[in-house]
Amino acid sequence: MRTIDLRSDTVTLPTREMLEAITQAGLGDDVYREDPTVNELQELAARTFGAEDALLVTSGTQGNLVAMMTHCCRGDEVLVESEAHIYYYEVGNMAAVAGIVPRLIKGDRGVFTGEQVRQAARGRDIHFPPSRLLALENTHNRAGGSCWTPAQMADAAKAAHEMGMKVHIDGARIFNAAVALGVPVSEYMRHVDSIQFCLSKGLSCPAGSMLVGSREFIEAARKNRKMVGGGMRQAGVIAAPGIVALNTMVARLAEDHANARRLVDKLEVLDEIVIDRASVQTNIVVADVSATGMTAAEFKARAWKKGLLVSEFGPASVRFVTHRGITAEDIDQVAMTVESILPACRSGACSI
Ligand code: TLP
Repeated sequence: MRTIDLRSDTVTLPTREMLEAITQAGLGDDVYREDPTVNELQELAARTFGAEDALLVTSGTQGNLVAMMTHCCRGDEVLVESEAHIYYYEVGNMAAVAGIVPRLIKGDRGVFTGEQVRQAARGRDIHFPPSRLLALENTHNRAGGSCWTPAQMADAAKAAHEMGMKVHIDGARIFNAAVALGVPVSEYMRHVDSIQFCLSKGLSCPAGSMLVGSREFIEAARKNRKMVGGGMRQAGVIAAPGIVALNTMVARLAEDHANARRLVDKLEVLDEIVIDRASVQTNIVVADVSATGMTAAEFKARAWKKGLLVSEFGPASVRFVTHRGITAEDIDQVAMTVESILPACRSGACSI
C-alpha cells in the first residue's frame, strides 16, 4: 500500500537539483555576512519582491516573530485575523517572547476590509496598548488556502498606514496566491512594510524562510534574528536550494492547485463530506466530516489505517494539502479511500 501524505506541503522533499546545489554552494560565516550563497539568495528574494533587502531565517515562525519584534515594542498591539497562523499556531510567541498583545479581526475566508481595520485600531487613550502593526495572512491557512487580492490588501494596508501602523504579511504561501491570481509577488510588496515567505512548503526546500522589506527594516531584523538564536554560520547549505526554488519551483504550484480542485470535484459528490468550494483557491482543502458520524479524529484514524495521511483541523474538520509528488492519480486514489471509509459509518459500524 502506497502512503499518500496530504498532511501538509511541509512534507515535500528537496529535488535532486537542490541536493546538487548544496554540494556546489560557496560557503562562509553568515553572521559575518560572508556566505556568498546566502547573500545571493537574499538579493534574489529582494529582487523578486521589488524590496530593498531580504534576510534568511530558519522558519516561518521565526520570520513572523522577528518581523513583529522589529516593528513593535513590548506592550504594543498587533491586529491580526482571528484564526491567523501567527495567533493560532505560533505557540503564543508574540506574547511569550516579544511582549505583544493580539487584537483579533474576524475575516471572511481570512480577508477583511480597511473599514474593519479602522474600527479595530485603538485611538490614543491612556488605557490602551498602542496598535502598532497589522499582520495579514496570504494565503490564509485555516480559511482553506484562500487568497487576498492585491486590491484587498491595498485597502487594509492603506487604513493601517493612515492610523500610523506598519503592515506585515505572513506570506508562508504567498507564491500560491500569486500563481492562483496570476500576479507577481511584487504587487503585494508594494502595499506593505514586510513579508515573510516559506521556502520549505510548496517550494520544496528542506528548511528556511525569508523576510523581505526595506534596508532599514532588514538591518534591525538581522539583530532580532540573532537575539532569537537564528544567526547561522555556513547557512549557504540552506540558501542553495532556496535559489533553485525561486528560479524553478514557483510556476509548478499551479499543478497543486489543479489537484486540489480535482479533489474537491471528487469529494463533493459524497454527501457526507462538506467543503466550502469558494475557499479552495490554492492547494488546501478543508472538509467538514460531521455528516459522516465520525469526529475528525476518528476520520483521520480510519484514513491513516488505509494509507491516507490527513490532518485534523478542528473537532469536525480535516485538512488535505496537495504538493509536489502528489499526482492526479493519487487524488483519484484519495477520493476512493475516503469513500471506502464511509459505508461502515452509514451502517453504524464505525469502529476505528
Ligand atoms: N503551517 C504548518 C503548521 O504549522 C500548521 C502547516 O502545515 O500548514 N504561516 C503559515 C500561514 C503557515 O501555514 C505556517 C506553517 C507558518 C507560518 C510557520 O512556518 P514554519 O512551520 O516554517 O515555522
